[in-house]
Amino acid sequence: MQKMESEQIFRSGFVSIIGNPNAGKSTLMNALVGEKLAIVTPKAQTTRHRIIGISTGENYQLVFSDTPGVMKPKYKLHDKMLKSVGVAIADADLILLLSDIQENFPEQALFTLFKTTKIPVFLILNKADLSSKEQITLRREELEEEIKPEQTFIISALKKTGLTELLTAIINRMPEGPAYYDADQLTDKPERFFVSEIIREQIFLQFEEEIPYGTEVSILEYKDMGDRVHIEAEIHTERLQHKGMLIGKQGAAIRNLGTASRKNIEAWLGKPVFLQLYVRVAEKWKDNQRYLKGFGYDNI
Ligand SMILES: Nc1nc2c(ncn2[C@@H]2O[C@H](COP(=O)(O)OP(=O)(O)OP(=O)(O)O)[C@@H](O)[C@H]2O)c(=O)[nH]1
Ligand SMILES: [Mg+2]
Repeated sequence: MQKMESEQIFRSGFVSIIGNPNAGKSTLMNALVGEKLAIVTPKAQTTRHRIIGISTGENYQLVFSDTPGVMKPKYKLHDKMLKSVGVAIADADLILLLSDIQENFPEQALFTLFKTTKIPVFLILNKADLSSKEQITLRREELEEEIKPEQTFIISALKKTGLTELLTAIINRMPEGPAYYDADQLTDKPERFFVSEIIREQIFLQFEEEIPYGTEVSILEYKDMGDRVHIEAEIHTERLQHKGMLIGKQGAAIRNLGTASRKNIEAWLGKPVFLQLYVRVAEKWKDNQRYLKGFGYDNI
C-alpha cells in the first residue's frame, strides 16, 4: 500500500547544465530532451543564450537549461552570456557540471561560480568515447576534490551512453512538485528564435575564424501561411570585409548558407520555407548595448 503511494509522487524541478565552452552541454541537453533544441557545432562559444528544454514523463517534469560556456569576458556580449549562466545557477534545483575529459584547460572560472552556491551538483564527465580509463580516473579525482559533487557520472552525450542512469538519478533528486509546463511543451522560446539559431549554426559550420564570432542573426519577418512559412532574416557582421566573405563571389556563399539553413528550418518546422537572407554591417555590436538589447541579450 505504502509502495503504491510513493509511486504516485510527481517530481519536478530546474536542472542547469553548466561547463566550459565546447564541453558538450548543448549535445547533452538535446539528448536528455530527445529533441534538437540547442545548436551544436565543433566550435567553442556556440551557445549565447540560456535555452530551456522540457522533459515530461508520467511522474516527473524536468526543466533543463542549456547555458553558454563559462569563460573570461572580453566583450559586453560575454558579460551578458555569463550573467545568463549566473541566473541559471541561481534558479536551479540541481546543477549538472559538465566537463570534457579531453580538455585540459582549467575550469577555474567555473569553480568560482560554485564557491557560494549550496545547490546540489552532479559532476558529469563527458566524451568518454574518446577517453582512456586512466584519463577518466585522473579527471574524476581532480574535479571531485575541487567541486565535491553529490554524484559523478561518466557519459558520452554524442553516443548517448550513460544517459539512462543519469536521467534516473536526476529525477530521483528532484523535489516533489507540480508540472510547470504543459506535457507537450518542449521549450519556452518562440519558433523564430530557433530559426535564427539554425541560421547561426550554419554560419558556424560554413565560415571560419572570426566570422562566426562576429556575427548575429535577427528575424525581420516571420509569416506562417499555414502550409508554408515566409522568413526574412538579417545577418549582422562586424566588418565590411566579413560582409563580402559572407556574400561570396557572385553571391555563392550566401546562396549555400541560405540553402543549408532553409533545409534545416524546414526539417525543424515540418513544412516548406521561403527564406531570404540579408547581410549588413553592425560595427562593434558585441560592445553596443542597443544592438545587444535588440538581439535579445537583455531578456535572460
Ligand atoms: N566525441 C564526442 N564528441 C562530443 C560529445 N559531446 C559533444 N561532442 C562534440 O563536441 C562539440 C561541442 O558540442 P556542444 O554540444 O556544442 O558543446 P557546448 O558545451 O554546448 O559548447 P558551447 O555552446 O560552445 O559552450 C560538438 O562537435 C559535439 O559533437 C561526446 O560525448 N563525444
Ligand atoms: Mg552549447
